[in-house]
Amino acid sequence: MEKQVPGVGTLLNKAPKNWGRWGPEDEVGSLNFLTSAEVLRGVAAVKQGRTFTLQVQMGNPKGDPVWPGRDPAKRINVLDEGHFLCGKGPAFPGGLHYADDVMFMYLQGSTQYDALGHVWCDGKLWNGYDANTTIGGMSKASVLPLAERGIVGRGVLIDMARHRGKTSLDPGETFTHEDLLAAAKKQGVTIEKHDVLLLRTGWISAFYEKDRAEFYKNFVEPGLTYTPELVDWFHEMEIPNLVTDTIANEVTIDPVSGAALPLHIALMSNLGITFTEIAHLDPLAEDCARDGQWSFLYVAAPLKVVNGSGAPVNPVVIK
Ligand code: UVW
Repeated sequence: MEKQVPGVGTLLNKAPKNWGRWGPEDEVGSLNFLTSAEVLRGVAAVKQGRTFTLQVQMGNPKGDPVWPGRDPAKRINVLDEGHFLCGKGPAFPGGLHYADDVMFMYLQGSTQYDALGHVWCDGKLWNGYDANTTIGGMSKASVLPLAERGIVGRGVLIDMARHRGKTSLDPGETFTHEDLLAAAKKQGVTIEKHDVLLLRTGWISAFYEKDRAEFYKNFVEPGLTYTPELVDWFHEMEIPNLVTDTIANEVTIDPVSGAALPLHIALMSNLGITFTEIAHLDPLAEDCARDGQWSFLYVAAPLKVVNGSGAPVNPVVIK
């Protein structure tokens, strides 16, 4: 008999919500926790002045890791020396030549911030906005307010793959906040209230190592899995931003309920926690394992896409 999958709204009917906490017009959710004091707490975590960028390459000739059904970014030259060689380039006084290109991509098709209204259930987005506000472009809780504000705070990296002695977690492999706390203890770092939480699974690197068909076969990502206690922990810790090296920041299908991506609703839509997906965390993780410094300043600002459901970003970590 086929398993009955409950609606995510039903699954989460007792889960905490931050709707209204920052007023009826709020569109940045838990980023409100990142006050000036939190920026300074992030700055205080800088010990060495070394930097890391967290975006995966965009328009990589091998393709980009994207959620099934989305196309990888495509960059197309529209002007280069070839045009000038055959007399088709624009003639500027002084002989200036230049190159132009365009890119066609899903806004969730690279390392990216999801808008808080990117997902919803039962007709309501973040803060209770009506799902009809997504029609024709997001007029509420789009990525623009996140981009206008920017994200700066103390970041902490938890390396779940390393914790489990693996290069990469297995398809569908899950972990909870209890595992995060155990890994943090082993790493010798404390996850503090209002930290930007970065979780490494090793999954995105597997995309570049595997054949594309193999990567997408029976697609189930590893990741955080729903429990009521996990949602309460994120709520109590007032986590502003969850960053992972997977395409969707959580296990694709919750193995208990069978629901797809319930943490998108529980954490992003209900609590207003911003999601940064498809992050490139391996060099940072290697470095943290080497010097034992797992906390740092995290700085990011997605592109200012008007009415966008998400936008690419290249976050910077400063240790
Ligand atoms: C979906 O929207 C399905 O996933 P993501 O948050 O990864 O874009």
